Amino acid sequence: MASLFVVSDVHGYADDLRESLRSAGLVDADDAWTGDDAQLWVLGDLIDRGPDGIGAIDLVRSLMGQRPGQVHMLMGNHEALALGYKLFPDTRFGEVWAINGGHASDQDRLTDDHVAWLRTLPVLGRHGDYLLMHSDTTDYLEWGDSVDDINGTVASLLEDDDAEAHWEVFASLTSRFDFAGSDGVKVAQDVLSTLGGGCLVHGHSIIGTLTQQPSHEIEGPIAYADGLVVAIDGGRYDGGPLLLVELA
Ligand SMILES: [Mn+2]
Repeated sequence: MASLFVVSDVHGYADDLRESLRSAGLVDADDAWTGDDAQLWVLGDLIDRGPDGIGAIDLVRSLMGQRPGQVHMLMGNHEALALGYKLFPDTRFGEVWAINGGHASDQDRLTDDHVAWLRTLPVLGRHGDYLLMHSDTTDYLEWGDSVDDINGTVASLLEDDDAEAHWEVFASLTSRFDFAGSDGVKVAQDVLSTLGGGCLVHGHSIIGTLTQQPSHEIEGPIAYADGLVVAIDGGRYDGGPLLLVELA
């Protein structure tokens, strides 16, 4: 079976993403795909906090264009936020964008083409035994009871210029820690039995907040909830590593 790579929460560190992909042999010095039939899933939050969110988006879009069906991108709360602020700058998106690491330099470079692309991003993916999502939350289930159903609901919420619908998507994607409580195993089992897959992989909540470590001590992904859940956000913006993880 083709190898499977996941990365999340690049948060504007486009050069780190590029370097990780090169080190793994997935791209060459010209950002051309060299990963043969490997699969790459980007689990959201390419933008905000770091210096070059648009550069990170454009790199991933280039790879998706080179390898459709092989390179995939999920929406994170920061994609929903960047989109919401672009469309509705005079709503509460404005304040939230400013206090969550939004950069004017990213918004200025966000084109109509980017906006159209952001509106169509799925929120969930499945590959083999893996259920892939940005946020460690059960809120996805409020939009449906299958991966396709949920992605379809979110796409329809983002299709029109309805600020409240956009806000609903953003707000749900900010939820976290639903698999980290004392009932985390059961919560993860419920999500997996509803949506399919045997292991849930997420970004969003940085590993250091799950392990009570400073991010600079993080060296790799962690499995928790009896191994049903894997967290891959090393906390790059918090001084941790950007983790490009090859799943078995
Ligand atoms: Mn996030």
